[in-house]
Amino acid sequence: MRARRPPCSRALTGVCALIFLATAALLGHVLLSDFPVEETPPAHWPEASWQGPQNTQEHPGWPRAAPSQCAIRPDSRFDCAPDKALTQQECEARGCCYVPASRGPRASLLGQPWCFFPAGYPSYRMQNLSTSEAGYTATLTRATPTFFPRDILTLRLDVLMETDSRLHFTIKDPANKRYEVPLEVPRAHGQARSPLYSVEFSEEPFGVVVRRKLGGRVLLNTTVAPLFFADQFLQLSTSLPSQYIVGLAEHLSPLMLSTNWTKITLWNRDLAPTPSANLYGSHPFYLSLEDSGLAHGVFLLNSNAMDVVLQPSPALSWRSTGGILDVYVFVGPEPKSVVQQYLDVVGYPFMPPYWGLGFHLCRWGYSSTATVRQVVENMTRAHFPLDVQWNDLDYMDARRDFTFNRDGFADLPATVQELHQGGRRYVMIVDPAISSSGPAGSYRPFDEGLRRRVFITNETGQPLIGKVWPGSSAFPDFTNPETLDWWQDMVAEFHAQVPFDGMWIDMNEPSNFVKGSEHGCPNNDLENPPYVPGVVGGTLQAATICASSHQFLSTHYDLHNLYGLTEAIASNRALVKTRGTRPFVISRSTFAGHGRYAGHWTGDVWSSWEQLSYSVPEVLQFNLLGVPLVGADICGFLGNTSEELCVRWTQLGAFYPFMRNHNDLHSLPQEPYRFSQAAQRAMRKALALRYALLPHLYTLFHAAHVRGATVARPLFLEFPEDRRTWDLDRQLLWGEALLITPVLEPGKDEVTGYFPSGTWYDLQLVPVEALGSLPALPPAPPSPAIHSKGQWVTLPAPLDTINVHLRAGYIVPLQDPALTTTESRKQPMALAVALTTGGEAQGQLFWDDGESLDALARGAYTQLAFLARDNTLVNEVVHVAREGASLQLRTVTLLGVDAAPQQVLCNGAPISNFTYSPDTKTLAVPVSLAMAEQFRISWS
Ligand code: MIG
Repeated sequence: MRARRPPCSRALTGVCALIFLATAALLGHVLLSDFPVEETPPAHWPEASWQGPQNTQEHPGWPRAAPSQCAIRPDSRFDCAPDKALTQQECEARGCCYVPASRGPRASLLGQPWCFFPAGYPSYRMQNLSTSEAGYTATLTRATPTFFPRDILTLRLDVLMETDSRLHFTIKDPANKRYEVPLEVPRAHGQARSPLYSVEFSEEPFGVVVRRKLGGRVLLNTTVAPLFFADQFLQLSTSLPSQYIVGLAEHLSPLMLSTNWTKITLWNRDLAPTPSANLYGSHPFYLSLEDSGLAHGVFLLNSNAMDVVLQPSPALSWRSTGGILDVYVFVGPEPKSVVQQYLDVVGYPFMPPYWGLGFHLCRWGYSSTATVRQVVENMTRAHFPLDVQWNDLDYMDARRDFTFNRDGFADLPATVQELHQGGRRYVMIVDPAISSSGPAGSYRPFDEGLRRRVFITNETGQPLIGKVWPGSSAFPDFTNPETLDWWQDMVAEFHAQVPFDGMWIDMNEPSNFVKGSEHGCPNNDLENPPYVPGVVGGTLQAATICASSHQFLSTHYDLHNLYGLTEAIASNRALVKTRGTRPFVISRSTFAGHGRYAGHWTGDVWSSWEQLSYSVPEVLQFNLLGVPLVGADICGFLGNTSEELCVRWTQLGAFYPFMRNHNDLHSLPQEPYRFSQAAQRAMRKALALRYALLPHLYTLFHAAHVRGATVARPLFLEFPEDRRTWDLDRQLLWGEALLITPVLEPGKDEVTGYFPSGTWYDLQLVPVEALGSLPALPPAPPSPAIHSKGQWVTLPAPLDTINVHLRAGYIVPLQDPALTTTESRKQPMALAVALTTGGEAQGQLFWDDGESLDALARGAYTQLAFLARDNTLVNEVVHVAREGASLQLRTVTLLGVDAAPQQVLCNGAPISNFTYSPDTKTLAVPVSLAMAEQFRISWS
């Protein structure tokens, strides 16, 4: 073991001793060395422009910063005034450095702190470091209190090297149990054997440094700023190895976050997507790309209101208002592995029912079952697929959950049965808030809820009453096991009347039309914490319930961000118990781990081109967060769409893993059949393509479910070594094989996209059947393969076309589309085989009955691998069951066949009616094979 001795960073003057622990051998040497903190030269601010503190009033605990301690490059300054703006005097009274940004050379950078920590600012000191079974444990002590009330001066550090690629450490109060997120970690803890990382500790100021062994890169370095652990303010800062960072929360922004003094606030909130605002979901996990194309991730398992501050050095600070510090570091090394390692902790995505991948149609304002029936009929008449018809609030009686309105919706049960007879499904909205205003005995969900004490209570122990759609309402506490049973009973009782298929859970941030409650909130430390994160509205009560209200597991202050997740868990469970088949839950509010139980739609997006393009990073981000079943409201929710926008949105939406057109009550209708024939043709073509690709999409969901893979992917996930892919968020991949390049701007008939190095075939070369009884689509114009060296390519993109390219080396299963998945699942299949220049390709198909819960456990599935090599295509039957045995293979399209073959053989027998196009180098082979029986097709 070799100790590294780079010079002490000047940003960290003072005690610089490091206990360097050799982690390859847990019982290895403990060496004292200089602390290798920074890989770049120390950050210096030109002496001349330094504005030192003057006339500081000495605080007994906070020694005045010396000028040399304030010589910190602006980008590397950590904010000493996170809670409020300070005057110079107040800042210096905290022992911090005061330098107004206007005096610096980059003053235009907003967000740069004027009041910042000097080097050597008091923090915790580490003592009694010892090795434990799977890592280390130590005591952290702070001698000087901070400027936040109730510091916890003695802390316990536990470091667990759980796997070779996962480090876990917690910092807690050893004396008093504090709130911890009740996450059930689904996969057992292991123990690292030969970790890809090493851990080092700085004694004073205390800090953890995690280094990638390969190359020695520092991935996490918490010594860059002081550690705070006060009752209501916890701050942990770290350097970042690059400015490429994704994740943290639902937000309206590019996929890659800006490190230019960005604050991301995690406090779930009902708010139409707006830049720089806390929105519906919180996911305190980030993935960061390193120069080499390697990646790592960090997860702070903490559900309290928090800010995450990104600054250009680059660095990140977690600032939470409660809980403990519970940190996971995932070291990849590839970005894909980082996602998987994160999902090992929070859970792999649930397997959706097959029908959930079909087309969903909704609108707020379908005011009767007659309207609903008409909509379905119009869709069928116009030959648009429709798998799932939805209803918004309209179906309810007085907007109360688990009721239906006996005027327009008296025959809702029969309507749902008719949908089922047509091979379709039905999903309706359910809001968490339960109407509390009727006379006792008039509304069972409330009466039962009261009796079973399922509601969140206020300081007097009574249910907290807010206002939502039904008026005065109580809020179920989904952290209470009794609530889960009550919810299940309500779901089952309603299902006995209306045999719905899935639940759309809205308003679950939870949203409240009054601040806190109808009676306000008490005045206490939880309602008015010493640090209020950057929430819209300036208070934790804004648009939700009182922070100090009581839930079974803790206060709402601690549990707020989990409200949507816990409702999703309750709804998933209720559906399983009620229907006995795979649950389908789509939720607006989310938290880390959501994807294990439910999907997500991105809320109240505007019908605008800007929001169309932002939907790509949203969908990509949720895939990285383990919520692959995600989509935005196609054609936009708020405001009126235009025909062109709606066509482009439907084309992109055909590649959202969750595809739903939904519209606001006040906007013009936007069902596909509302538009011109040309627009309808374009939309139909996109829908036919999606339905044709459903077997592939389903196979991707299976991989997500069993392996923690993503479905829709940013390009960097597949091509991390190509830096040009890192900030691409106007294109997406489906799995490894399909690259989608949508048009996201008006008035365009071309689109420019980035094609990573390799060969890419236009999917239009693969014939897709028309929908319904319409005539087949005209064959696509010959479009030669793109042989890219990693370059931007401009492609024709007329209004009826979305560009989808198949990556050489991959085989994708397709199936003839139909108006429902019930029908499409019976259609013949095809294989699109995209050969590399070396003539190879491979692919997969996963198939089962599409809805049973235990298909995997019972072995009731078929799994096939396809392999092309040496002018031969074969299938490998990995697993076969009755489900899948009847699938017929009708067409094989081989892309990249250099010359017309003399003969084509199928299982040894010659096939005479193959066709070959020299222009496109495409060979089409008609066959008649059982997909799940071994076959061999060769051409020569
Ligand atoms: O306060 O149920 O995001 O999709 O149509 C609005 C009515 C409540 C918000 C959802 C939206 C839904 C709407 N809801």
